Amino acid sequence: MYPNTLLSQTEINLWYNYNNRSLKRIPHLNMATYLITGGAGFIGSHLAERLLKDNHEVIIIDNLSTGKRENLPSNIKFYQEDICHQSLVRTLMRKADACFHLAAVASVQKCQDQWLTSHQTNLTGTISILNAAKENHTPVIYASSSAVYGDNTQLPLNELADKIPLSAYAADKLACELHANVASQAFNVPTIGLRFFNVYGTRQDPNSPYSGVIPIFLKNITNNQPITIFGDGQQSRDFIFIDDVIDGLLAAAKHCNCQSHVLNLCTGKQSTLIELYQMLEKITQNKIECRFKPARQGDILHSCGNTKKAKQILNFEAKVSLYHGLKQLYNLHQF
Ligand code: NAD
Ligand code: UD2
Repeated sequence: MYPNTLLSQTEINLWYNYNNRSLKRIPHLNMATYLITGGAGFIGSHLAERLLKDNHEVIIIDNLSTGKRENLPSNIKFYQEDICHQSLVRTLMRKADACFHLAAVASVQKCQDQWLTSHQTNLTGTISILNAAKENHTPVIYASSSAVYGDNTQLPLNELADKIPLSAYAADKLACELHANVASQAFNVPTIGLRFFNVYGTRQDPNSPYSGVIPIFLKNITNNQPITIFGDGQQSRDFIFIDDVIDGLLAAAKHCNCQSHVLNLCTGKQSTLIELYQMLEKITQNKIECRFKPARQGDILHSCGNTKKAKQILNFEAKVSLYHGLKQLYNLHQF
């Protein structure tokens, strides 16, 4: 729609300013500017890499608490700062067509150990981002987690299934979803929350006490060390490869327009730890020594997401099977 010719020049200028601004808000333009919080971390650095490859401009804010500067190209616009630094966040948000909010204390155990400080990042930090997004109604695509479902056994978990947060981390992620909804309803900030299931890929730190099972297994295998399975190995997870997660994030940016949505980002397929172990033996073509230890306290037995809503809203479907993702990872030898 073009401006009515009966409008004054000032009104026409205002109209163009307004519409150019809203055009700038469409994040799938050929060359958009994206703000990534937590962009030096595992998922964020892969996202930055893909956006740069697609000729977008990327701005990163990350306090490097777990992220690494070397995960990113040296010439990227990088701010080593906390997401709670509101004046900086507001300045950066003004430059962005959309924001991917991934910064968090991502370890469940660390959040239990450091309840108050992790809450400051995981919830207050998210509100800091949403509050900054209010000014220009900047779309925000943010990371939630399958942890919000807790030990819900109604598999595959659809988005309406009961949320049973069993940790400080999960409670904060669920609260992020509630605040994102407020941002949308009350302040017209388009938001999409993605409940990531168990993500794996390069740049996952295998050395932290909070590492996930896949980087730990791959590290041990590379160093000819035995692997340990906690419990009988029949517990299962919905493991999703990093490339699929990046596709999901980009699809979310494309569809992040007016409403607020929360979606699973998963494969819809369950694999047991025993299956994971067998796949790794097949890929490495080696016998891997495996020890069994008692199950971890509070370990969830099974987790698997329903993929329907992500398919419906984002036209997203994970493409990489666990076997092929692991094979790719093993061949790259960087975990
Ligand atoms: P990560 O630890 O590699 O990345 C998080 C990044 O946030 C790090 O670079 C860290 O330095 C940064 N950060 C932390 N606190 C910050 C703060 N206060 N200010 C600025 N930067 C800060 O973790 P990841 O696996 O890449 O996770 C990304 C997001 O996805 C997180 O929100 C996490 O909760 C969520 N998630 C991940 C998984 C998974 O399997 N990896 C599963 C579910 C949800
Ligand atoms: C993951 C996340 C957690 C949270 C949760 C959401 C990590 C490290 N944990 O927990 O933060 O998002 O998903 O539901 O990303 N295991 C072994 N041997 C090992 C290590 C692990 O048997 O050496 C088992 C472990 O007991 C569990 C399974 O492998 O049954 C997966 O463990 P995980 O820590 O990779 O992931 P999860 O789902 O427990």
